[in-house]
Amino acid sequence: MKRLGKFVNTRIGFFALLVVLFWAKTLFAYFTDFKLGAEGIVQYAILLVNPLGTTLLLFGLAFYFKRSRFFYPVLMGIDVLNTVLLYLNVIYYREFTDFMTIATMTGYSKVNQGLSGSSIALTNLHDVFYWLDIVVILVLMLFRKIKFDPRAVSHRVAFAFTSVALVVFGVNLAVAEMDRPQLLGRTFDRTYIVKYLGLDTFTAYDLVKTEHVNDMRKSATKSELEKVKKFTDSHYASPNVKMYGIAKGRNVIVIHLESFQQFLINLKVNGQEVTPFLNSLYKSKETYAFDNFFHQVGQGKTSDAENLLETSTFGLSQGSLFATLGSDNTFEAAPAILNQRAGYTSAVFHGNIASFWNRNNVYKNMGYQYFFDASYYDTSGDKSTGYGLKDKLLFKDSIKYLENLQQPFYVKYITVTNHFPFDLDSEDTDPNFTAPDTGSTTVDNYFVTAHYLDQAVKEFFTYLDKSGLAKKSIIVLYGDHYGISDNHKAAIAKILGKKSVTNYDLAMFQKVPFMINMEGLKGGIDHTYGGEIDVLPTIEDLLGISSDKYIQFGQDLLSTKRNQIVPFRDGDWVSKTYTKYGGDYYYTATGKPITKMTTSQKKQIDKIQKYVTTDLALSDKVINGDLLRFYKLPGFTKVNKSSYTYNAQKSLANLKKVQQ
Ligand code: GP9
Ligand code: MN
Repeated sequence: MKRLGKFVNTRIGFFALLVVLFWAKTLFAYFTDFKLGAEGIVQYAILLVNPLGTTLLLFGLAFYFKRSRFFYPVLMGIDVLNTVLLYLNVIYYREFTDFMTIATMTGYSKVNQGLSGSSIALTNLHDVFYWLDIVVILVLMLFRKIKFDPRAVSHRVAFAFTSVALVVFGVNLAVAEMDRPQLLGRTFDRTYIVKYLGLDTFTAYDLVKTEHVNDMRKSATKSELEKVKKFTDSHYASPNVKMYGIAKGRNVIVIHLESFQQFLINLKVNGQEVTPFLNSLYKSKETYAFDNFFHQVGQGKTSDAENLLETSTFGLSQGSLFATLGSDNTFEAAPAILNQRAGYTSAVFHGNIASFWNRNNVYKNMGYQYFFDASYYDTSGDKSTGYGLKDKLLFKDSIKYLENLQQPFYVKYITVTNHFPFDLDSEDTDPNFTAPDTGSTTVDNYFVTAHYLDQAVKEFFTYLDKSGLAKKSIIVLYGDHYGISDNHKAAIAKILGKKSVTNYDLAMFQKVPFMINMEGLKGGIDHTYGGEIDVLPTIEDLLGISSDKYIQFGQDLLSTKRNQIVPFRDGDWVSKTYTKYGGDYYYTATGKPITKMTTSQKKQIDKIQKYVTTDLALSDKVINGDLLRFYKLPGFTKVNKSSYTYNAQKSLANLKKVQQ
């Protein structure tokens, strides 16, 4: 004890004491107040270690101050500030189940989501632990129980501390990237960054990002918007008069088929259909099915697909638009458009936590009135897999909410079970279905979870029929992106029944289903080339909501005026005539490579390329510059995200009240 006392009276000892105490407080927050969802030994180990690197680094800065009257106040100051940051996040988390961004802290965020008057109500008795150590140390210092050590450490030692801190941080980062590749590049979820890298790193990371975003916004001007508008106006494809408004007033039910690719449709393995129900929908006369429809996502995967569908703008070339800009950008998105133009109620059903892909913020910004995330369902034990509630349960357990929604409604179901690594409990597998043998377990399992998803959708359709909702609705189904990435070339070749795959095969492998089903529809299989960017204008036209004034980059899939060019996020593309993928050019119809380009071919290809490049670049301008904030759309009121709160305890009661 005495030796410990003596140690604390040295600068290094005092520093060590504060570091350990702050570390302990952070872990206390991790395990009591935050829900970081660590799983497995690696993640727990990262969790334990991640506060250490930044704490050593920040607290160690005090060593560069030689005089004790600077060293001690600086060290204590850093400790207090860090504790303030930690504690504010604890309070904030209790209300929003999320971490504070720089935008929320500085109030830059259009709606100040900062701490409201209710913050007192958000305190907890155990909060004493966040402050107790600081009070005790200050008292001990006051009574000279902790003495100031006049001996400064040399700059060499100070530098050694900084170096050790950086090494600890580096190792932490490396292990985190190994466990969760592209953690920072894709920023799936703020919770993930805190879980893997700690709160300080998250805040610093967010600071850099916010600066970057603010710079882009500041330099954006209204005149850029005019350029964009000119482009979207000139590419507006007027609706097919036979189809315009045929679904007017109907409920819109969108089913997001996770990782579901078009090649699964009508595919048989071991003589069995993988997705018999979706196949029957695909072939049904009452379905408009598209067999040349492509996903167009980038690193934001599901969130990019959602953005494409809700807004008819592209995701970002890097990272996820939802995660980086979605909290503050101005959207003119489907839920708000349908609500303002045709009185639709809007809701999302999804069995994962709300903060994933920053949905909790983005949805409010898009005007979603309800978001039924994991907190609305029982997701305990084997009811969920990696990304949340199993699909069959999602469809079943959300009925009580759906039935209380005011009609007409616009709802979206985001499924999760058919997601990498395609795990499924044996109780959910169909004993009559045998997976193929592609040489890759991941790929084999993909068929099993896709089969499960098919059954889940079938069950939901049975409900829609029985409840009578099918008669009053239009049902839109789409695959969000590939499940089997380009890395699985051997398995893809096996699936396609080929020896090896070309870039053309890989391009066509990016097809996903897009189907519109409605009772009484005279549908069929449509071969137009299109993608996710085209969905919103298609739905708008079917509902009889004119979209010629909107800034949207897609074209109604049922229009006869389409240019049939499908840009991919990386600048490659597919068109009706030619395809460019991985730098190679092909004839789209045959897949034959274009070895020698004629002058006229080159001209056509250059023209397509120019369109694709401009399309992507102008969409990026809209998003990065937040240009829609300048756009005064007649009859459209900008969404105010503070009008929405999603609360599992109150929502059902609220719904019932409105219904009455
Ligand atoms: C999680 C889910 C998955 O909530 O939507 O997103 P993904 O990994 O496919 O982008
Ligand atoms: Mn997805």
